[in-house]
Amino acid sequence: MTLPPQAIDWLRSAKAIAVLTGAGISAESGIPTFRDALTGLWARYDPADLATPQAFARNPQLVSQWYDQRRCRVADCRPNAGHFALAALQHIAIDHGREFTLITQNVDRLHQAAGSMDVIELHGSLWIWRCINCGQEAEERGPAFGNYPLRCTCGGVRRPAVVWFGEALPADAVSQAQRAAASSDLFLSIGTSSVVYPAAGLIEQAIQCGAKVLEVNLQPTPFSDAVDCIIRGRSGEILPRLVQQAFGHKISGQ
Ligand code: BJW
Ligand code: ZN
Repeated sequence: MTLPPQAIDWLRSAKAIAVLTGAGISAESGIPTFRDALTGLWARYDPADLATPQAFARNPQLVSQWYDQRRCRVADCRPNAGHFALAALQHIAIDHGREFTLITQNVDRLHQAAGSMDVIELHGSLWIWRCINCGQEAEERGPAFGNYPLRCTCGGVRRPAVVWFGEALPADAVSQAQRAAASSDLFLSIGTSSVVYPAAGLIEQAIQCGAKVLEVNLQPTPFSDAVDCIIRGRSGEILPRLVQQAFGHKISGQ
């Protein structure tokens, strides 16, 4: 498939690039998405039972164990060529004196593992667990916890520091992301179904503020009719080709 030439031109000429990623960028690393009809997490589990504060209050053991299983699964996963391409794009942008902001809805930290810097995490991280009593947070990189729920030294219950439905996103992350979307001249929407707000609102904002918007996704999204360019394909294949064709930079690391 030939890449749209305008997408290459926009990448070369953009002064401020903002990128929003979703679960699709990590799919090729072996991490399930949420809404894929067959393999998505929400095809097998009800989010109301696992991804709300009410679910955690009802059954902290079940919810903690489920998130710990996901944490351990992600520990075995490596960034793919899509993550590496975005890390390379950031370094190229910085070298050219351009603005670059990477905003992710993902909780896996594979962007950081690929070398991306200053990643804005809208929905938190699977690796950080927080005490609901004293608020203390700690990174947990070890093996499965085994006993659930986890307890803090203060006696409080600890939870994964992810953002569940009905919870506010980290305010500073949202404001940084909104500023980047509004001031971008090129906005890339990569591997997100774009149905979860306020993250999906960033795409709307970029469109309204006049950025060129490029969607890379296997499937249509609610914004497909509104964006400037769509590339249907796997981000792990499309993003390295875009970076290579725009800048001659070969993405090698896997
Ligand atoms: C590929 C690919 C490949 C596959 N290459 N592509 C406005 C309107 C309607 C509702 C709301 C609204 N504002 C707020 C709401 C409510 C709610 C919401 O949005 N609901 C809608 C779903 C109806 N939002 C919230 O509740 C948010 N909080 C909030 O608004 O609080 C208000 C408040 C303010 C002040 C005080 C208190 C409250 C919070 C949202 C939190 C979302 N959390 C989750 C779980 C995180 C933890 C965990 O990991 O378990 O975040 S839900 C889940 O969805 C996860 C994701 O980050 C998020 C987005 O999913 P994503 O990444 O788009 O994945 P998929 O699976 O949906 O899509 C994958 C895509 O990839 C697909 O398109 C594929 O085609 C594609 N793909 N392989 C390229 N190789
Ligand atoms: Zn505590």
